[in-house]
Amino acid sequence: MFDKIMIANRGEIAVRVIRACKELGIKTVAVYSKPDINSLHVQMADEAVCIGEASARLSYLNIPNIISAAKNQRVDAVHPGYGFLAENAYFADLCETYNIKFIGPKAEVIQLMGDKIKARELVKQAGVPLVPGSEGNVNSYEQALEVAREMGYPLMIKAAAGGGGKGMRLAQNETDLKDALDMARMEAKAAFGNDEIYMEKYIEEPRHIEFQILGDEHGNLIHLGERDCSLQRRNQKLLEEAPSSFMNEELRKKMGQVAVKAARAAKYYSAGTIEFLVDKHKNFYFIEMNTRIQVEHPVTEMITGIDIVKEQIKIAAGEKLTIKQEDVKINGWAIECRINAENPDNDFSPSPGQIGRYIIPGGPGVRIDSAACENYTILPYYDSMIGKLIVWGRNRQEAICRMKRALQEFTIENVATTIPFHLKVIDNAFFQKGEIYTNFIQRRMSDNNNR
Ligand code: MV4
Repeated sequence: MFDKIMIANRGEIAVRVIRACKELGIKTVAVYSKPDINSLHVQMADEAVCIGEASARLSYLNIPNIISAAKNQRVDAVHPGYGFLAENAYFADLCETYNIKFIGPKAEVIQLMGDKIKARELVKQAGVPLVPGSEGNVNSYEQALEVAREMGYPLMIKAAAGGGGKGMRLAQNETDLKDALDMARMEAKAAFGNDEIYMEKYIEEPRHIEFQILGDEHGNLIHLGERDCSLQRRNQKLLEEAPSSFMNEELRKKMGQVAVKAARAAKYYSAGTIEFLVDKHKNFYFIEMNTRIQVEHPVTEMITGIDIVKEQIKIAAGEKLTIKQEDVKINGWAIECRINAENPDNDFSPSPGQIGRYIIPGGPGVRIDSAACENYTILPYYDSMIGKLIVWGRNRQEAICRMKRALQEFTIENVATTIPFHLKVIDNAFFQKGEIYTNFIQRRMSDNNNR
């Protein structure tokens, strides 16, 4: 096992990884930007190194500074968390070059899955169902027209280097197509430095259902069931739950096997996620794979009792998975609300600043993953998540009641938060019936239409 790990991240996920390390008896090194000096992850770690100025580009994305800090502190491994360098194949490769274990999959696998066109090709060969769409890169308007005539409208144009909905465009008809194509290509070029795009048939009112994967370096691969992440706003997830109210045991088994098959095709190890869209007839289609620990991993931990971050670290140390597929049992229901410093009454605009009173909920089945505390300042340089509120109940109804109770207990003063918005979602009759899909927030959460 590792003696010392560096966490190349900040906030709640850095705290989460430090907790896992402590339980495994591993020493920890935090990295921080100048304004983060007093933050919780720095206080909790055994050692801490300043890696640069406030701007993420100069600190949490500063690869030379992070690698030299890791070498200076003589760490055995680096955990990247999510965001920042978590899916940077160059960083993962450089860690290995410097004899530091990168806690995640192989750099080549990050690279492969980061290219959504290559990922589609790979899993298709393995027999995984895809959203009907273009074969590979769409090079020209002529080719796009041809693909569109074949599969029909509406359709989606997506960036090969995108993911999570970044650089997505909808075309309703042939008139839309040229502009949508040009816009998607321009956006992709600007955002990712790669203007490759592909096309997919538009799936109406889909569910976003993803499977948690765990694999070791010895070829063992299992799944920990699904998460339902259908509640999104502008491609930002707001609330996630596990299991999915749309799922049954038969479909879970089938999709789980397909998810493992997709991961196996990539020779995947570490924790990862296979994302699917599921249509109203319960047809499911692979959309992409995430090669990192995800924000919403706690809902899976709550219903399986498995500490995914600890497993990820053990796997990186070369250990064999000790959990067998048949050992994975789903118990009860978990819901996560992302509590952001954003103003839901002002188009979710960021609301950074110093928190006043901060009183967290507690009691049975309540978990908070956060790096915030009373008088903590939400910095404007990084993302606006204050923390995650996760609840467990024996069934969905109990989880919903508990979430409402916990949201009401949660007091965060002086900054606007998404708590009032979450309370409205939880009270919504359609949400309570489990009727959540793509346009839920637009269709059901507008002011005159929320019952
Ligand atoms: C789609 C889609 C419809 N058709 N792809 C992909 C990433 C995710 N963040 C949103 N994505 C979508 N991809 C095709 N071919 C609709 C969405 C989508 C969505 C999907 C499930 C649940 C909520 C959603 C909200 C916006 C867009």
